[in-house]
Amino acid sequence: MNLPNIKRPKNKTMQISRSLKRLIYWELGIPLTLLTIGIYHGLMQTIYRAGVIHQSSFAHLDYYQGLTLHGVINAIVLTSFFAVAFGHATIAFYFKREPHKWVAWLSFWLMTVGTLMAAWAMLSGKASVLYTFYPPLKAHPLFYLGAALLIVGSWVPLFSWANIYVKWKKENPLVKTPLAVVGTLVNFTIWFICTLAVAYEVLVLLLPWAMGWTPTINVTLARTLFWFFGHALVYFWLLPAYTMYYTMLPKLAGGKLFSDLAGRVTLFLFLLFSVPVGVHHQFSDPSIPRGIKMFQGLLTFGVAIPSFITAFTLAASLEYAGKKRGSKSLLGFFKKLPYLDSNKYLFAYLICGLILFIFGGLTGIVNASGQLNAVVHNTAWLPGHFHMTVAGPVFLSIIGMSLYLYSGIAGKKIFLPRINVIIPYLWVIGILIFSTGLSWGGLIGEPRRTNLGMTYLNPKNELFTPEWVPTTMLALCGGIIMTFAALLFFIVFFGTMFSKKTEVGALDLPVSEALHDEKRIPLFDTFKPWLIIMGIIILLAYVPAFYSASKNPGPGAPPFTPENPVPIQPVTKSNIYNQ
Ligand code: HAS
Repeated sequence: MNLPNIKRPKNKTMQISRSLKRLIYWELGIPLTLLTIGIYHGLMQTIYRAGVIHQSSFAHLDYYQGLTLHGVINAIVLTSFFAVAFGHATIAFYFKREPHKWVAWLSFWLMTVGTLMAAWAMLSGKASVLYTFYPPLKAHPLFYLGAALLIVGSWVPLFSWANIYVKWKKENPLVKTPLAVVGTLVNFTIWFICTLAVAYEVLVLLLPWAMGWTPTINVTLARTLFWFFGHALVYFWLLPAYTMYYTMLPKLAGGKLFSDLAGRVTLFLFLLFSVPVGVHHQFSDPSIPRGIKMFQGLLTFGVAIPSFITAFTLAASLEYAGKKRGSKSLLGFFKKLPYLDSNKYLFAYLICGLILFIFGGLTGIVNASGQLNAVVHNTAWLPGHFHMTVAGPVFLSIIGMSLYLYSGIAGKKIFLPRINVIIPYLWVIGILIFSTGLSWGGLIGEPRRTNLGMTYLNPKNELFTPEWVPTTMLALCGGIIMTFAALLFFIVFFGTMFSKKTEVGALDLPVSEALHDEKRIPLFDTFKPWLIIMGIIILLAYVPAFYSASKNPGPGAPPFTPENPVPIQPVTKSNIYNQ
């Protein structure tokens, strides 16, 4: 295309095909558009819970319907679409080869159709089962089918990327695989393996039960299958952020990655420990024996190790950057980093996520301890923890990188660049206030997933609990600040999208050099041994868990809906959806 007044891209950037460009635009644009609904329902949660309204629904949307939309859109749809788009970008950028066109589009259509099916079920009020879709809450079959399609669609590109990797490795057997590629492949391998369990749960347990073909369901087995997937899911969210931290943040800070090997060790440790820890969500489930809980509890401390390695490696990388920028004192480097440089706004998004993750990680370690878990399980502490992880490093890196990828590929300037660079700081302030309210509330017994405004936060109700007034008010204040930050982000993102093109668009990712670029160690440049060890640990951790869940299921559960404590009766194929 001839664009006379438009600047040419610099050399190290990469031109990608029109098809891949369009694909990436859609994979960023669809979830970010849906995110407006997800964010709205986040704010509504804080309003209901603070007792500002005392109703079970608002604007024709029920509390649990809104909470389901919030969780599914923010935690499943946004993260899956983004991980795929970022994976395409990483593989194309580092290997200079694009994924198979039809494979990439097949993945996109599967994810999109799946999302539409699930969205229809949620918006029509037939799937208010929250993002964990625990039975005996029952959703419309299209919700389960939609979720399955979304997940399968997000697997598909792995096969094309793996093919490109194998060919590249044959041509370059002695060259270290780029760290960002290792991040992408490790992440999608974890994703592929963990989603097998949820696929089984959906296809074999939930769908036949939701269709009325089986009258009851083994709740413990369904929950165990879900959490086999569910905790690995959180690392599927986290690893794109970690890939950015290791391969981009040091460069954006003006320095180098302290150690390349530390990044590889971290990623392979995630491959080992991300899956066999799901039972730490089930410490209170009676059907799982104590020994298994203890073993998976120990493995949970294992999965924190790569994050500790990351904390030290990134701190050292930031120190190096600060010193290069003129810092002389021990901690002076913190002051020298480009926090408010609007040309390096991605730094702001990434560092803000890291700051939140210090607290998100520490609260996670509290959860992992069997005894402390008994205090915090199912309380507001939990959303306090996960908003400092998934709504911290994960969310901030997703939105920051979506803007970065889009503006680069489309050749457009950032709309309102000075506002853009303060958005992550506003978000951090919002989350810290919000999560303090939730964590404090959790420690004094405030339950999660409860419309508190109906009872406990309604002064006219006999269950009114005044201790939870300050905690829920803090969460409300934080929620308002977060919503404001998100609104500003939408203005910047869609403002950029609808602005005029000023350069020839190209794919360009910041690339950090390594300060200690250790020589290639074959063990850290191959997947096979890690996959074998991963398989062994998963078998040890999960065969006894599945065995116990199948043998001690408790009574089978008939289907329920959230608004009624009485099961849907009688359970027959003809009347199951007519309640
Ligand atoms: Fe978690 C529940 C344990 C990490 C998400 N977690 C959840 C749920 C979610 C979630 C969504 O053991 C709720 C699920 C539900 O709906 O029921 N979690 C952990 C542990 C970790 C952990 C041990 N979680 C995450 C991450 C998530 C996430 C990451 C999302 C992305 N979590 C649990 C447990 C439960 C749980 C139990 C179940 C509880 C229950 O009872 O239900 C670890 O991976 C955390 C390790 C992290 C660190 C932090 C390292 C710090 C870094 C930052 C350094 C900063 C620098 C910058 C260098 C050790 C890397 C400095 C610069 C400046 C300028 C200051």
